[in-house]
Amino acid sequence: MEGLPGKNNNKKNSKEVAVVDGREIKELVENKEAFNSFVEHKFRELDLDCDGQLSVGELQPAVADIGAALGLPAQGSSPNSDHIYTEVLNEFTHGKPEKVSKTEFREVLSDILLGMAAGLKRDPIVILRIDGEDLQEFVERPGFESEAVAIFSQVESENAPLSKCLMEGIKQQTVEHGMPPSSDPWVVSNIIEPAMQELFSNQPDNTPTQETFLAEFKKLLAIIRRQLQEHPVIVAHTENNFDGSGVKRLLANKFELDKLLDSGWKEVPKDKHNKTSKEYLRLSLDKIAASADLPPYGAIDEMDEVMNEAFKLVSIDDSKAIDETEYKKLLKEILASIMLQLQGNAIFVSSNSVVHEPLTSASTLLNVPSLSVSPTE
Ligand SMILES: [Ca+2]
Repeated sequence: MEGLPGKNNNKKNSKEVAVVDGREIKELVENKEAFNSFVEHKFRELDLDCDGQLSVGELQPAVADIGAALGLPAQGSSPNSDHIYTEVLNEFTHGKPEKVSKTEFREVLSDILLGMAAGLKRDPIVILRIDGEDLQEFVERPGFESEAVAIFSQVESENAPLSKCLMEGIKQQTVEHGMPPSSDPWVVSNIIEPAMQELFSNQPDNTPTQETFLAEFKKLLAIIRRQLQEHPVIVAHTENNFDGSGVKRLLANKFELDKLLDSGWKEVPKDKHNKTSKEYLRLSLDKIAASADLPPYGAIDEMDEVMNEAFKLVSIDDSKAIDETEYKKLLKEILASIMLQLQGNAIFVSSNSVVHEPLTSASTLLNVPSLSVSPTE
């Protein structure tokens, strides 16, 4: 895969300030008494006009808090995350401009929190504090110059101006190098652009030699390091390696697998001969996904390809009617195919997003202990 930070986790631990793994969230929701009083308290706080129902407007702070707890940037800052905010709101309102009762609020909140907890269990969020120290170490490392030269040789053939070469260099620095994610628009406008302006305030933007590039790249990273020292950036980092081991575990656990297949069969629509259409296997796989440590279909392109391969294997698109035995057999074949593909070629996925406010103050809805950021220094 392209653009992934290498899996060298050696530097990350020093700056980890919290690991959010969903355990506390699950404990909260499963403790009926604690969760009821939590809902009670939150509902009262949100119900501004005290009519016992939450309007779409009154729900907004809850939706914003859920977003903050998920490590999303603020609403309105990116179409991708705004889509998730809309989804969260729709969970409460079912897409209609209706008011939400306390019972509904409790149910949806419990679903969302349990979903988050399950997601976090598979895919814990590590909160990193990027304060310039790692970046400095990276620049001082013996391998730095050869890495910089390699970046330069990629762009020099195009006779690119210095600024373009430097941008290319910055783009290739990752969280592992102590650089906040350069794909984040906030990082571009608050860190990279000001640093570039400072660097170019007293020099023209010519095509550089290798020596110039090296010297200016170091200067640029030094400016960024100083910015980070003054204003550390908090980044929510997730990584996950899909290697098929979760599917293997599930396939080996006959009791759990049978239970999942039974409930899957119960849920799919059937014709009068008690048969279903092959196309529902897709839906059934989605229901099983979490138990097999797989992401939902549509969430990760590379994983979708693996699932599509498995669907092809059972010719899912021929819409043939299948009975219960065939249904279960095909679903097991799909799982086995996914497992074999991932065992042969594991898929590593990581993401980094800047947390714009400390999670402690941003997420008042979900202020369970694991979600608060407490610097370890
Ligand atoms: Ca109200």
